[in-house]
Amino acid sequence: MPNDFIAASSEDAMSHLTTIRGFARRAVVCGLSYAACVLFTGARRDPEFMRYDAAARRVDLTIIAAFDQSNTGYNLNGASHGAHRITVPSGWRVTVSFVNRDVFRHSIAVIREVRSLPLRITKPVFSGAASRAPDVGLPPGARQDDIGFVADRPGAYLLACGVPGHAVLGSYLRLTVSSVDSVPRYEMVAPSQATVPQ
Ligand SMILES: [Cu+2]
Repeated sequence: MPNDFIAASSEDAMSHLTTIRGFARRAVVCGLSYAACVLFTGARRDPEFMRYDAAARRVDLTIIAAFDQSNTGYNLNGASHGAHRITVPSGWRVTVSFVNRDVFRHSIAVIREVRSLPLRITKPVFSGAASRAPDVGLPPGARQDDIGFVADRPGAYLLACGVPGHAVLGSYLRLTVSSVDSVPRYEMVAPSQATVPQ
């Protein structure tokens, strides 16, 4: 279970919470049977999570919390535990449209890549690189389009949900600010291939 390494220390403590919240999520979202629920909420995969303008050195990201039912809803664009990897050339401006499709609050914030994920996130590593009040999160159905920052320090980062417990449960993507790449890219890595940060 290499992809669970990051969260291993806190995972046992959180598994009980996952079960309870998973049940609550289905109960809230459904109202009908679980099968009907999955059919009803089954989201189509949107290939347009990233657009960029190389001349303007600007990249626009769409990040959707609880994009689908994977990882009990604790996913971003359908990925959890860093399974999606975003690379941005250093110095580019990044804008994020963040959408919360869930029945719970979620947020997004850029933090340094760490082996032990924080329980909550109050402040991003780049100025402006978070949705408002990241440790509180946006309410269900909310959207914020004015998130923007300049990725001016090369390195390994995470785009994580700051609501207490959510990053530990796997709500994070990887972000590399690269000094060698000339254009951004968005890679979808299969969950089994999502590995521990170097
Ligand atoms: Cu969250």
